[in-house]
Amino acid sequence: MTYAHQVLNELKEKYAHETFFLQAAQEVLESLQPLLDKNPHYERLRILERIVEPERMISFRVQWVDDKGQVQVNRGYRVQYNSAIGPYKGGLRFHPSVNPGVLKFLGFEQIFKNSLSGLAIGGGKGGSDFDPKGKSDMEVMRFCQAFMTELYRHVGATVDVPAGDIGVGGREIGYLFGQYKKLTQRYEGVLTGKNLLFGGSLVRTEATGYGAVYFAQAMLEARGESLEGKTCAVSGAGNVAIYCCEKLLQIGAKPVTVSDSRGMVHDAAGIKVDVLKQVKETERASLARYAELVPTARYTPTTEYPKGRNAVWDVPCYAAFPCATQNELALDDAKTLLANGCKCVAEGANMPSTLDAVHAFITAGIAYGPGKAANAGGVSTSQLEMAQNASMQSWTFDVVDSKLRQIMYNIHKIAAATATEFGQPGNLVLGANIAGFRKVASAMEAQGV
Ligand code: NDP
Ligand code: 2IT
Repeated sequence: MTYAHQVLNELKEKYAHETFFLQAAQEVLESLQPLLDKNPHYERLRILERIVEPERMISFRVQWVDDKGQVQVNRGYRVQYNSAIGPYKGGLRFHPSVNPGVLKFLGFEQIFKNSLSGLAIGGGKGGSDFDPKGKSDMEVMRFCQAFMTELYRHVGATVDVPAGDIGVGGREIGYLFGQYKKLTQRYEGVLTGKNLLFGGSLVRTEATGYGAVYFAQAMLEARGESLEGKTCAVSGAGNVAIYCCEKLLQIGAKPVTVSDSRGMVHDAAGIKVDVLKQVKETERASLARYAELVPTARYTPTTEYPKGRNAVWDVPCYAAFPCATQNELALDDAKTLLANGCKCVAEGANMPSTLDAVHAFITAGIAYGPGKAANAGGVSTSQLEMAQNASMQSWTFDVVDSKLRQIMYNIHKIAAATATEFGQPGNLVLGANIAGFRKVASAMEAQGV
């Protein structure tokens, strides 16, 4: 049995219930085998056994009082996964599905994503099973304050720097920052994705969605193709999806779908980003509202999706941008996309495709950009925010945007070159995993046991 499979089997036994983590670990470890074959000392150093275990996992109680005066209890977490190449860096997710296994999958992916970005940031992730849906602004504020009242002792500008993820945007980051400052008396870049008024960076809001499109452009340019004039399917309707649509429109492509947890919109005339922002960022409403406002839009609730399928992927497209959540694109969806002529998949979300869907894309030889490469624009721009905070500067929109674009093209270049180096040209899963891992493993080796 190979070293990678031996470690994977141990994980499967120990963490049988952490299915998302096992899925992420399987994808990474299996693709590392060609590197491990060339570097037998990694096994002697037990690098895999070390890298799959978080350096630290913090879990805490979050107690707060809702608008009715009732006491509420949630669970809060921070997984400080790996600090070999920099301070822990990664988002916070507030969603009822959050548990240690979900955060371990996200934190594990973050290690390699952050390494691949070429920046000096380690991997971390955190969050809570708090459900922001239907909560008032004051309830969200009280929850964020209670969450930070425990988290503050574990984070800091050179220690661990959280940011947003599902359910955590500018509003939540503002409340978290306010509480951190109050508790520590420190005005520092302890969080990224901050408001521009207190240390935020231009382009951070747009960065993940824009970056996914830049990554798709990099993949397609390498094949002599382009997104211009092409129909694109986008899933999700949150931060990543909105700015993915915006960038697609700017470059002359046509996004025709968006989705949320209740349904999807197909707008053959092209998604109207200003309406989408109004519905999602201002009104915080369901996409059914978008369909009320836009006559060309057709709304399909999830209850009418074909069984076990995500109807977004039934819409014929040249390029697909999954930007909602994990495992939202399964094998049957991948087959439908391919049958309809899809030539490019760039993942704005983390692990949106199941393992067999990923396999189908790679076998078909289309331009497939896995999340840890294609969505790295968010965390990379977070690092640009940290750099601005540390140097007390603020850069213009164009400066940050051009750095972001360059980072995405660099990630593509290194992932593609590494895939070729290991005999699988075009396999960006293999290329991204090996390139991301190699740097962290070398740093761990140099820092000793
Ligand atoms: P948001 O909370 O802004 O938006 C999430 C969107 O996805 C919403 O439209 C939401 O619908 C939908 N969604 C979430 N969970 C589900 C689900 N279980 N089933 C169906 N739809 C769902 O989050 P982001 O846009 O920030 O994040 C989206 C993805 O991108 C996540 O995988 C995240 O980890 C990843 N990502 C985010 C980055 C960032 O900078 N924000 C950076 C890199 C990756 P509804 O509102 O109805 O729940
Ligand atoms: O998954 C991710 O990369 C993020 N949610 C962004 C993390 C960050 O620190 O900006």
